[in-house]
Amino acid sequence: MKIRTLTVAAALTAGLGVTLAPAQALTPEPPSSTVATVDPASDVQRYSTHVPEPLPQYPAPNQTQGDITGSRLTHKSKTIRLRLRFAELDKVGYLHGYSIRFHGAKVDRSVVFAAYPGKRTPIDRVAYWRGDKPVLLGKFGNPRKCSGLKATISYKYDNVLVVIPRRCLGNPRWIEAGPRVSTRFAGANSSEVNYFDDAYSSGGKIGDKAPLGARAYTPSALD
Ligand SMILES: [Ca+2]
Repeated sequence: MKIRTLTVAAALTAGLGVTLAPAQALTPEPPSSTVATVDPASDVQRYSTHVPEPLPQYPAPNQTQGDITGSRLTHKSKTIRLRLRFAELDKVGYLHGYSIRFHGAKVDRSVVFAAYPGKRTPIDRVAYWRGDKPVLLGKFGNPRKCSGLKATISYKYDNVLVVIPRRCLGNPRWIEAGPRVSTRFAGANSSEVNYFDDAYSSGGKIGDKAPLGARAYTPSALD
């Protein structure tokens, strides 16, 4: 009998553990205007653009350039700010390409820009990539006007700051960001080697959209 009691107690305890763990994991964070996250280092993926889809990709743990290590999304009354922190960000390679999806209840747009620290290649002349001047794109890639959109790259401090006026996103109550950074280097025999990293996942697939992070609410939504 004693053994049976213990067994039931053990089963209950185990059951509680199984039940509580997901519930605790799903407990939402209090709504906030700022969402700060950490992304693992050494989770950059290497991929090729020289073969048909799906693009093969491989972990590239030694690739530190463009390896996102943290992000901070801040929703202010007039602007939305996203700062990305990198393991290393230097003027090396052919191209650093930045793509940041901004998703809200009624909006799905992206900010794209490219830094050209090295040699330009034909793909860099894609119409909407105008150097390191950021461009806002609609859900289907159509350019949209957005006066006041800014991107600042600091190679000294290994970070990038994107500031977008809220009005360019329809003054959303909350916003989620999905950042992805790609870097391109010269490979052997005039080939190119590409890498990418997402801010909110370890690994990720080049053919998928970058994962979205947690919601950052505009201050008035928290009153
Ligand atoms: Ca990373």
